[in-house]
Amino acid sequence: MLTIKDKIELERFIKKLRKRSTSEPEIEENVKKILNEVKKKRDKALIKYTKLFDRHNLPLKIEPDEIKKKADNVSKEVIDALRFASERIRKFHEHQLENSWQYEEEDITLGQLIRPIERLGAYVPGGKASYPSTVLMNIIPAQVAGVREIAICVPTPHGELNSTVCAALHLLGIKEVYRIGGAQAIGAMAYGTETVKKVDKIVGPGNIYVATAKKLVFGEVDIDMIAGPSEILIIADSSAIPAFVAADMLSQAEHDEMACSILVTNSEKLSEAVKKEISVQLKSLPKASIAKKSLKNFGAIIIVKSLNEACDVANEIAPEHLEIMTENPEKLLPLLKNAGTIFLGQWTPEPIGDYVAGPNHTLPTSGTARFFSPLGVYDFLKRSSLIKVGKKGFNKLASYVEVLASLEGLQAHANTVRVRKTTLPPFSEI
Ligand code: HSO
Ligand code: ZN
Repeated sequence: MLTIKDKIELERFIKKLRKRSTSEPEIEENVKKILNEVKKKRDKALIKYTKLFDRHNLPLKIEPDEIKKKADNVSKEVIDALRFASERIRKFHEHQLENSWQYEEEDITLGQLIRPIERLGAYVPGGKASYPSTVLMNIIPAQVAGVREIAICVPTPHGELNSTVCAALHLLGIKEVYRIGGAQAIGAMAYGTETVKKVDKIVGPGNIYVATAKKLVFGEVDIDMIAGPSEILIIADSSAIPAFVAADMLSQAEHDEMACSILVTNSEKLSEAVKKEISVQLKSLPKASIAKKSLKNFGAIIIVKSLNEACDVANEIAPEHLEIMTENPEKLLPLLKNAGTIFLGQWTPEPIGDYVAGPNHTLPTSGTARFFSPLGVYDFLKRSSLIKVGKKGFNKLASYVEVLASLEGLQAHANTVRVRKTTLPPFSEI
């Protein structure tokens, strides 16, 4: 793990971090080929690629009782935990609901209508990141927004369905599920086929093929965001408990060899103690080899002079997860600008947010917290502006329309108010 003490080293490290999310042209070419085939040959292409990659030729649609049967295999303890999590996630997201609004000014009514998108496609990965918690995080906000149709695509290697994913889908009352994975699943949802009806938006994480496909179909449909490898940045002072800091860094490191765990501290003593703790805790981790590689590749301890400087570093990196383990964590809040989720204090380890706190765990990565927000109800809502002008209101606005339309050389625009003006009775009679 790197120890960084000066600006030049820090800049070099940030550059290395940002490079993690660039995609390879060769993958893009392959994905384009698959997408084009799905667009042209539809179900036929889906069947071909499912046979090739997942090695089965079962029907594309999974019937609800198959989902239920698989869900029934899951222990009560797990079902209870999923139910507990889903209730908390739903409650948090209900706070994000927006209302339509209107206001009136002298015969002019203006407003904004809020409507959910009609049909959503959610991708659920089949491989190493097939998490039921992510199923909850992607679907619950859409349900809260009022999305009426939700279709799921999940790869089933050798036809095998993941039971805990089925338990989460069953708990949420999801009925439309397809055993389709990879870029072909994204193509199916984006363009539509005989079996899969086209969706308006696609959400959900996936491997590099899925992520590239989502990027390529953007515009045809909306997408959530392109999630990169997980990240944590912890700001801690000498009051932090080294074992807590180490455990939280390792919780990200075990996700992925490309995941990134950073400690920013003004205490050299803490830095040394955390390093020691990491090597102790690593010994008992089943995923030690992934975590070790991740820390070697993208682990760092950044030594700063003050907590103010620590906040500057955090803002620059704009991490997905930002933990504050200082004596007075709230005090730093006004200085923090860029982070997916901020976890305050030593009793708020990041995995509490991954599973049960309530806020969404689908968060902006790779510095995109500078301009993106966590996945939320707002991602499933659209706005339409509303304008109603009466005769009196028309009279107030019309001459300005004429001036601006003439200025832009758009005579037909000007005429829309002229024809109305000629039929308008004198103002006093309105
Ligand atoms: N930390 C991951 C989410 C996750 N962790 C799911 C465990 N399961 C990205 O925020
Ligand atoms: Zn996690």
